[in-house]
Amino acid sequence: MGLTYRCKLILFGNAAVGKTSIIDMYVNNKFEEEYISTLGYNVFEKSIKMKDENIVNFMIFDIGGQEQFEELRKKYAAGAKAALLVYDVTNRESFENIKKWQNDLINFTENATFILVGNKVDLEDARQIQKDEGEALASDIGAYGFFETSAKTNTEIDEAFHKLAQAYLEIVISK
Ligand code: G3D
Ligand code: MG
Repeated sequence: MGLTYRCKLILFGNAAVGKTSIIDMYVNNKFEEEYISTLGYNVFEKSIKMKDENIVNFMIFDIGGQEQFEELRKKYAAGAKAALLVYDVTNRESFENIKKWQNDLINFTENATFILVGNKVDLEDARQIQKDEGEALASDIGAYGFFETSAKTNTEIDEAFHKLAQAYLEIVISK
């Protein structure tokens, strides 16, 4: 019989890369065309049953429109054990900022495990970051995995969260 492991999960990345949309797609399976700015953060819950019968119960925190404030990011990140670092494949600045977001992760959490995500791959014509660049960055920063996703067409979203659940279980079970 499997056990249930609770895990606080956060998303870091520039504003408008699609963090809220990724969560919406993953949790509710719907795509919100309208940008809704929130204060503080929202929390969503979703469980994944793994092959080995263990269950990972994700508490997914979505930071709102005030994410430019360090104090809020600190509060938001406290206690997180897993993270998605997200950039937008059509926006080079969001890609170049990933190391800054990783820095926040290092400073505000205790070794949260993380994967790198390049979102908005449905916008192929506007792409600025090629897949091999994303892969290279992922290995450079020591990400547990790398995915190119679309929160609009529901591409690789489940796979990304599943990989993170796997990463998290490896850590807790090895302890
Ligand atoms: P954030 O939470 O990181 O700030 P949001 O980003 O989830 O609010 O998304 C910002 C904008 O990008 C939104 O558009 C949203 O619909 C869009 N978006 C998010 N993910 C994708 C995707 O995978 N593909 C495409 N094409 N668009 C996406 P608006 O126009 O409302 O600002
Ligand atoms: Mg958001």
